[in-house]
Amino acid sequence: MIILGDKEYFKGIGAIPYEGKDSDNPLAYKFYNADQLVAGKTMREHFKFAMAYWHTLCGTGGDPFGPGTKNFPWAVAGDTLQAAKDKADAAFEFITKMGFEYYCFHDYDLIDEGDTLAASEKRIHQIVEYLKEKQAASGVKLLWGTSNCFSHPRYMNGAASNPNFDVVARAGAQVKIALDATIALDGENYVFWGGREGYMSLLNTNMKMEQDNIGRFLNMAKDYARSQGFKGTFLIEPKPMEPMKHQYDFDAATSINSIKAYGIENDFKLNIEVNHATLAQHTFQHELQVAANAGMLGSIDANRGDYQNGWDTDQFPNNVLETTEAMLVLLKAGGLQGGGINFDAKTRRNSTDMEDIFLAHIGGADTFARALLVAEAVMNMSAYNSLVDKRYASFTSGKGADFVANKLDLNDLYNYAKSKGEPDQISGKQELFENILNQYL
Ligand code: XUL
Ligand code: CO
Repeated sequence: MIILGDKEYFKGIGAIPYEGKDSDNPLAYKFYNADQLVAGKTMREHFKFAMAYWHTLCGTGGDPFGPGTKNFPWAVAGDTLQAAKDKADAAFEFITKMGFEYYCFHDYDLIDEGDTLAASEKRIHQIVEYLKEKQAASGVKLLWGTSNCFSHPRYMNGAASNPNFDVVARAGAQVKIALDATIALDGENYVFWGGREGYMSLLNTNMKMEQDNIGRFLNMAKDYARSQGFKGTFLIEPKPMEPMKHQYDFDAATSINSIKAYGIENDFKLNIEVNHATLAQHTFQHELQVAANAGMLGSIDANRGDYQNGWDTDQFPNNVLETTEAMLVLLKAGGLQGGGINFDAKTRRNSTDMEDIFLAHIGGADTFARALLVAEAVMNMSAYNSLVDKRYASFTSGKGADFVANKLDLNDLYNYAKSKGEPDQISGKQELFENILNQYL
């Protein structure tokens, strides 16, 4: 059901239908068929697609070389609360026209920050009341909330890692208010992306103190939210750099280590973003696998980078082959733990038609849907699984099985190796695996 406010913002665009791959209608899904069963779940359940408030409704395309180019009709009202309500109307119109069920926000995406903390808190309360009504009318849910503790100049030296306690406390107050908002809106997760939690120069940085303080801060946030009845998952979103030269949540492995060091491993998982993975010189699927191995594959921020310049360009996903490799990891891991797929992606600065926002999200959803279908076929119809099993077959019987059962010591390896002589050369068959993926594409 499409939910409009007083005005219709995306005129001429209705509910986006699924029309299949032979359709020529640009405003139709070619592969994302929400109710279609894949590997025992509907596509809707696999993905839980979410719209990111910041890119889709707030980002007007400004870059270091020029101002925004997008004339968003919901960003014009002079009255702050009315402007925020207009934006919420546009959000829910867009989400319901897309047939998505979720959205994600930073606190000050919803409504502009006020002059004081108290004024900001009042504004957040007001818009949360309005969002509650929109959620109830549409059935749209909050995948996760977060707080923007990186844009305001007060956070230039970090938030929880700031060398000045007053700033740390201010970030704590902001996170409390954002947690209250997330809980009031039945948010399913709460994200911490350490925007400026890192350093520009180690010369002026007490890294140990900063990281210990982040640990204290995250424990406080978790304890507070649990005391208020929050049942969802906390998510850390790794990113290696940008805006800082070095960020503490560098990648999945580093973040898992921190989560364990802080003692919050029962409450926290990871939100893996494609372009953050590639900035860390990993593939997206590598980061998913690292998270899955630790039981921490919580959620995904979907986008893509640019092979030539390497920045966090936050483009919409469109590479089916790469996404298929990611969907293989996802299927083998049994899916996301409580999260979904949030399009943390923006249309290009020169994509200025309102329609472009739809085209971008349709393309992103279709990329994931098509990749999931290919991954399912590869798993079920090809020799893929048996080929992987075959590579590790030596651990399923004899001394290999004893090794896996922790029954051997180093002397046992020595004696076995001595009796065996030189191991056989066994091909890794990478090209065969790659050909199988291509075959099912
Ligand atoms: C920044 C980024 C953020 C987080 C939420 O690169 O991805 O939008 O997802 O703060
Ligand atoms: Co993100």
